Amino acid sequence: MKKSFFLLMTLLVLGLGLTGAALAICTDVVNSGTGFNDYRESYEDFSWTHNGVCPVGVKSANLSIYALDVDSSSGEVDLISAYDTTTSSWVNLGQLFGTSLNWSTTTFTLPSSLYDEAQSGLQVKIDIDSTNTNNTMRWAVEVGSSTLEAQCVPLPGTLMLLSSGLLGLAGWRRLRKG
Ligand SMILES: [Ca+2]
Ligand SMILES: [Ca+2]
Ligand SMILES: [Ca+2]
Repeated sequence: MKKSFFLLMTLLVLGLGLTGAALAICTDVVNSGTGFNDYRESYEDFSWTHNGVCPVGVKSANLSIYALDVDSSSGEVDLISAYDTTTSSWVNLGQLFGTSLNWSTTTFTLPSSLYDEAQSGLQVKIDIDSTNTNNTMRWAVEVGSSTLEAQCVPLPGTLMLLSSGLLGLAGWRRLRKG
């Protein structure tokens, strides 16, 4: 009775620790608003803002853009940038990749200079057909969704719960043998 109660408490603590560790991945998806699910041309660039992720801090993060008709192999260059509030400047993340009339996902790794923005709210913009300087109709693209995914700094206590749980399990095994 005493041993099984000990095991129950140990598993409870371990479970809480594991839940905290699982919550260490945070995701924010934007798939509505101006420009989304809307076929747009060179002069119809737009921006959107992700909600902040990770309550304590960001360890690493990436941004995935799901888009239709990114003709990168034929010369279409759709550039994605994110706003760094620390330096008040846009950071170029790179271009989208895809083929004519197909949906594709392009994933960008965020530089650490944008971790604080990922935590507080990240503004992103697309420059459609960026090499087209005279803003005539040339290449067009449709953005379906934007996903910000981050590995978070664990909540305080998570590591303590995890290690307590593991220590408890080890203790329970010794109790069972004894
Ligand atoms: Ca443009
Ligand atoms: Ca920053
Ligand atoms: Ca296109």
